[in-house]
Amino acid sequence: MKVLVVVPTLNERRNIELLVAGVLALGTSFTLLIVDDASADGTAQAVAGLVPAYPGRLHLLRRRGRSGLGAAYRDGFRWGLERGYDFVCEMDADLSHDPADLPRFIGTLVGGRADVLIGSRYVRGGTTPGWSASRRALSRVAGLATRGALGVRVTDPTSGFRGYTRAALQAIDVQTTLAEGFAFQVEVLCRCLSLGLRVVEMPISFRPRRSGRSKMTWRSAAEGLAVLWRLRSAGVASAGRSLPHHNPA
Ligand SMILES: Nc1nc2c(ncn2[C@@H]2O[C@H](COP(=O)(O)OP(=O)(O)OP(=O)(O)O)[C@@H](O)[C@H]2O)c(=O)[nH]1
Ligand SMILES: [Mg+2]
Repeated sequence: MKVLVVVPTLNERRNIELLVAGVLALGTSFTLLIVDDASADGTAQAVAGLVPAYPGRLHLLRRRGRSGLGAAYRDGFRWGLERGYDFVCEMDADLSHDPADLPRFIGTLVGGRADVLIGSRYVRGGTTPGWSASRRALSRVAGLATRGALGVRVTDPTSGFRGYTRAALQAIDVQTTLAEGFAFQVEVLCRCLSLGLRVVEMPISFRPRRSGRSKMTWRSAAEGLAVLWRLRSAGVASAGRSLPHHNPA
């Protein structure tokens, strides 16, 4: 079983070493691909320096400049599909997501109980320790707007902590998605649901970023609204629904 974890980075120098160590401590089934958009803070150089310590298990994809989370994921997913990975996961570099959750995700995908696994902050058992009331409110509003506009029954449709089977990524033809920024997560989810893929949520604890600055901008928030509008007009998700979340613990 081969699992690829794709992590996009933009100026995550102060987080990246812990993230690499955390993911690669999970065992030899796990390979990590960092997709860096020419970070100015030396993120790519730090990753390149770690590559020899993890032969064949740590890879770096360098892109020319900042061109958005969606584009970074499309490149990372293509890289993984071309190399035959059975499962592809995505997570943030800033240690908001805990690598220790990944084996739970993969266990559910391997067991054939889901095609897509979403780590949810809002399903029962999920938490956001350390978040201010305003940050929590912003995330809630984004989630509610998405669910209201598209009719998707997923508690955390903007979550960026996910696992996909190879077949799911191929079925949704991820390379043809259009969203550049954070709206990528919603666009991909809509495709999964409209194709009838089994989307299962699992509770996660989402911590505030450990270091560095957020890349969420007004521009990406505006793109998010535009993408919601486009998806709603196309009616892409209305047929979809997710299964109740499954917690094997
Ligand atoms: N390659 C690449 N990575 C990006 C880009 N924008 C964001 N990222 C990465 O995507 C992940 C999520 O971005 P964050 O800034 O953590 O977004 P967020 O979690 O909504 O915001 P915070 O809670 O403030 O951290 C991080 O690993 C970023 O480094 C981009 O344009 N290109
Ligand atoms: Mg973050």
